[in-house]
Amino acid sequence: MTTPYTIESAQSIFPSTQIANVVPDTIAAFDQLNAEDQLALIWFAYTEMGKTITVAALGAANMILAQGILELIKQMPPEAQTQVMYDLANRADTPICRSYASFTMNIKLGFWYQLGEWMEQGIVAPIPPGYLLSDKAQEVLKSIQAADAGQQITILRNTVISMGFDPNAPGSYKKVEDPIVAPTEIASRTQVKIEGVTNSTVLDYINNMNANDFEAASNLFTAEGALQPPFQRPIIGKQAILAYMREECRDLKMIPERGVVETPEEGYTPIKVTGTVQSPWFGASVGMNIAWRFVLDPQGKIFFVAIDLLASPKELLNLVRK
Ligand code: 45D
Repeated sequence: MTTPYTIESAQSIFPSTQIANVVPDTIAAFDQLNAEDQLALIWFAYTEMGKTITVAALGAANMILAQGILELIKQMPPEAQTQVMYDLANRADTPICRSYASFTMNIKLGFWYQLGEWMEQGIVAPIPPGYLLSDKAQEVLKSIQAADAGQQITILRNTVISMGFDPNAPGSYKKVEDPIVAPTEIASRTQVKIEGVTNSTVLDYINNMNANDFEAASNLFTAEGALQPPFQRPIIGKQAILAYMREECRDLKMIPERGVVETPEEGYTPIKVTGTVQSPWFGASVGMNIAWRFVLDPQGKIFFVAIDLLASPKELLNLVRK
């Protein structure tokens, strides 16, 4: 049987969607900086954002796994503390950098959140108050400042995630797992409304994600279906999608606003939805402008969905096909 889409071709549905290129561009420039500049720059960006992290988000991570290393760092003399941070930014091969690489996204964020608190309190060596960023680093900081809040937290998150030693190197530590969350009870689940979209697969997808019901959400995909997160390659296959959701999607709040359902082609239906998403880390204080670009198969299963971080709020209104 022939199908009108491959995962490759599905990636380019709704090609007029404008994504936040500032994110990969800024990360690429950031990667060129030396470790000293990188740490100071994140410090300035993070403190200037003035957004407070919701400490409750730490509950989403298996923080006990990072506690030992955090305590170890706390006991070190200041120069050694600074060295650990440089090593992380330099992706050096050290036991701490190997452990860090085995953490899930939420543990990595929680680890740095704790170090940041301690740096502020003088328990861990701070960025020297008069630290002068290089010209290149100042440019990177400017582009972060110019980005919207959703783009800023995405940039910060991506810099943190790529630190530590290569997790695929020989002898690397086994990846730790976050505890599996219980989905929200059926009676307490929210039901979204999307202007222009009544498709039950799309509604079920959002409602299940909002309820942390990742079994149900991943079951909406075809066996070889794919989910493409912002700026990433597609994750292919139901099992891989479920594992990804368990690690990265806990306590997200998805608030879709509007969408468009295209005429099916050989039974395959493209659907675009736009709206905002809140992370557990920043809650309602940062809404990310998002598009979901779905392709449903003739049985209504998700063959493909891309999640895009949008270039500007104006893109929330862009539902054109070409
Ligand atoms: O180096 O439908 C210091 C998917 C200085 C799934 C520091 C999704 C030194 C499917 C400040 C101490 C997930 C794709 C560092 C939808 C230093 C789906 C610390 C989308 C590092 C909708 C820095 C979900 C710190 C989305 C503490 C788009 C930084 C979720 C902390 C996006 C940064 C979530 C934090 C994002 C960033 C969360 C907490 C972008 C959190 C970002």
